[in-house]
Amino acid sequence: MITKFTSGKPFDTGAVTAAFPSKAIADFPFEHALADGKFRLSFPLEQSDILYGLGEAPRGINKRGWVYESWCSDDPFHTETKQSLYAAHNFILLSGSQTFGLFIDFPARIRWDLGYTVQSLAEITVDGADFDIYLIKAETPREIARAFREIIGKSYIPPLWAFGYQQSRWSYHNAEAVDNVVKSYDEAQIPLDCVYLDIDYMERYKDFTVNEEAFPDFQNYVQKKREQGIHLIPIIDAGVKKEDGYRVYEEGRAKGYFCKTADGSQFEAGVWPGVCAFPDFLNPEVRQWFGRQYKFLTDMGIDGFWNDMNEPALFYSVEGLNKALDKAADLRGENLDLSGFFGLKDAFMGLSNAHEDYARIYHTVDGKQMNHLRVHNLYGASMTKAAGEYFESEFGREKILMFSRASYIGAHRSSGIWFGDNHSWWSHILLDLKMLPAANMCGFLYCGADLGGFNENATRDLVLRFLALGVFTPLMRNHAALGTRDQEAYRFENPQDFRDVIQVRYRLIPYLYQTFRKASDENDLMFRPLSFDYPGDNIARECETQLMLGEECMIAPVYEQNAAGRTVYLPEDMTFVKLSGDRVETQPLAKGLHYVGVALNEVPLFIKKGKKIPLCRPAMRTRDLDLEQLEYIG
Ligand code: MIG
Repeated sequence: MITKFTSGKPFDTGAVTAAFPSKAIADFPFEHALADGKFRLSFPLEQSDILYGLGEAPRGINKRGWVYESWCSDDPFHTETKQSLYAAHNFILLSGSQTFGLFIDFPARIRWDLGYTVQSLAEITVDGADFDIYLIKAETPREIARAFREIIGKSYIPPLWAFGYQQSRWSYHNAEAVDNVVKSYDEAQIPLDCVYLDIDYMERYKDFTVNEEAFPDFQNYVQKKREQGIHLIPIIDAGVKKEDGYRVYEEGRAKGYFCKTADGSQFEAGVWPGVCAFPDFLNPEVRQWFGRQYKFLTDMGIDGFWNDMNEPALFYSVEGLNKALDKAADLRGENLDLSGFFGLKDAFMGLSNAHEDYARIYHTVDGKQMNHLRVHNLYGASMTKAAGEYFESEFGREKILMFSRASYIGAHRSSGIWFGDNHSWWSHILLDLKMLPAANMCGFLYCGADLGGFNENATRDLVLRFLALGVFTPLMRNHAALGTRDQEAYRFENPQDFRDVIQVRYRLIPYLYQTFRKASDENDLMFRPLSFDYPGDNIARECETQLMLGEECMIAPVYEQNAAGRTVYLPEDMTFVKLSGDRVETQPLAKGLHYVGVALNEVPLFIKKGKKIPLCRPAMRTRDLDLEQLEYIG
């Protein structure tokens, strides 16, 4: 049962597609108060209660014991101390003394104090008086998640080839670099379907341009790669370079399509290309216009994109930068004490994604000015909607691969997400795992983290273990930051170990694709916490390092360095399967705790007793998979 409560005049975020009658917020059945333009609600937490949800967010599967904030943030340090990542997924689910789900449909800041200030109390603060809250009741957490998914509409489904293995790096600077990647994978006999083009494929970081010197005759090049079975996936950034003579900028300016400041002038801030203007994606006409720009690339045969920097990320505003520079100039020659020096440092360090800059942005909504702070969390989602609406009208569904960095619930209907700039840290294998069921609850099925880790240097064993988890994530992409150690699968000694792991992915594609589709069709979770399936089992309830996959499987990646295996908990009898290249080793294990050995070239999987899953033969590309010739294991 779902009840909707409305306060004030909520902004239409488009998150919920089902129509509901509203009740007054005064009737909201939990402790609540509306004061000083903020709404607070709270509920007690019993010792054994678990709180799930919040989609892409830091920390555990169980979100208890921390404070989170819904505020799409470009922050490349995903440590435990953070409160927000790139997304705002305002859905939580309580399981224990009570069982209910809550979705707060509100596009600005929400603070989720989930037993942080007071361990036995969840206190949620909505930073505004205009919002909808949906209270969802059902027997089980899974039914609640399904009921929620039903009201937000079906999840995006990418083309089948998007389930192939994908290689990215910031950046493969030119055609030669891309060719090298493809050739090296082919020579090492490691399967591959996509190569990513990061910002350097553009001409001076201008959206919808191609650097002709780096990629001469791009259309022909895209075609050639396609003949080799490789899809090129270019990045699109939210900011549009301010430059006279640059068509996209000139068109946007002439039509007044960019965000404004209070006095109606164009809002500008520095990102990759230098000073940029920001399309006002909240305006449907602007979305149509921006969506059509992708045609420049689809006309050349491109059929996949990743949308970046759409929180939006702002390196600096001209005003902010000038203030900091003035401050520095004033201090020249001064004897700087503690506050003097750190004040100066902060003036520069605080330039990026500054609150004052966001506060200066105005959107035009139904002809009226709307301050950005009130709708911040919709910006990236609206950019992605712009592209998604265009793709669907032009090519139909399931034709174009797209995923976004920033997102809000609702964007799951047109796009996937990736989990942004993680690190080549062992702990980030688990962070990836923990976000999967939470993202699924919020509708995002096509998702995954940068495998091998984005920031800092990876090691061979880390990449292999990361990939062994990535074998199961719908988006299986290895990506790394500028200046970091090369981490393509062929860069390390014994590349056949990487082949063994990545081939397993291709063997599993029939199963993964079918499980994904089913989750999308049935508004269900592809990945679930163990506690969803074994609610009476205390060890399962606490498990943060394993997940249920589909109806048949459990996954439990190795996530520690120098470990030759791991301890795994089986909530029922299962078959332990080690997959490596062509090899399948099975071993029945009884319910309980086990230590299982897993070599670096092996992918561990657990199949429930009585269940079987299909494997196909591996191939170098998804298009070469024989989806008819299946072998069943279990
Ligand atoms: O601030 O385009 O998350 O995947 O490689 C860095 C360069 C900008 C951030 C993305 C990352 C991408 C990088 N971008």
